[in-house]
Amino acid sequence: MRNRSVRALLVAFTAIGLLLGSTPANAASVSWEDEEGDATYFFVVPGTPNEKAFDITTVTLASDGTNFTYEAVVPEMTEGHPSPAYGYFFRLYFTVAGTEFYFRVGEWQGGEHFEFRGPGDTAVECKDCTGVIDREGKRVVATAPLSSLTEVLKAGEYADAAPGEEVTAPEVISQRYITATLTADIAAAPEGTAFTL
Ligand SMILES: [Ca+2]
Repeated sequence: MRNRSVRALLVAFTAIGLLLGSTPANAASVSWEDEEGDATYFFVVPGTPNEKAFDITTVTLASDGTNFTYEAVVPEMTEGHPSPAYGYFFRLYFTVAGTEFYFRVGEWQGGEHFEFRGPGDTAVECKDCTGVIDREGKRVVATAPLSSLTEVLKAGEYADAAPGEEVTAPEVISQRYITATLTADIAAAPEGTAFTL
């Protein structure tokens, strides 16, 4: 177990939504903080200087009843991809209906890169799903319509629908690719973190 300072906030907006009358009753989010200054050039070599461009500090997952949004804050994100690197990735993992999926967001072969990936580390069709590095906002953001997740889950015979399914084990990893994929930071949610889509 990595020794890191984490803080989980489970925020149910149901009551607020009812009060405001504008938020769906099933809207919810979960957020946690990852240690600042713990990203490394070679993840397996502790004590190397912090790689600020890869340092994830806050992660938030949210559902508004229509869309699933997954955000990782990287306060020192650079304008271009960090050097040296041929590729630059953030992997935003989550488990739903007992199956792990992830958004892969970054730069690859000189261009922006986004894929939604599932079991076997293969790309999965996810209609209108998006993933971007928001350099101005210093964050990585991925979104998936719940209707698209429903199609993904039904196609894999994992679940009948995304709404109502529990998301567990979220974890964001930042990586550079040189001639191997080197993990720089791991922002894992505190054990037991979960929320309902
Ligand atoms: Ca970090």
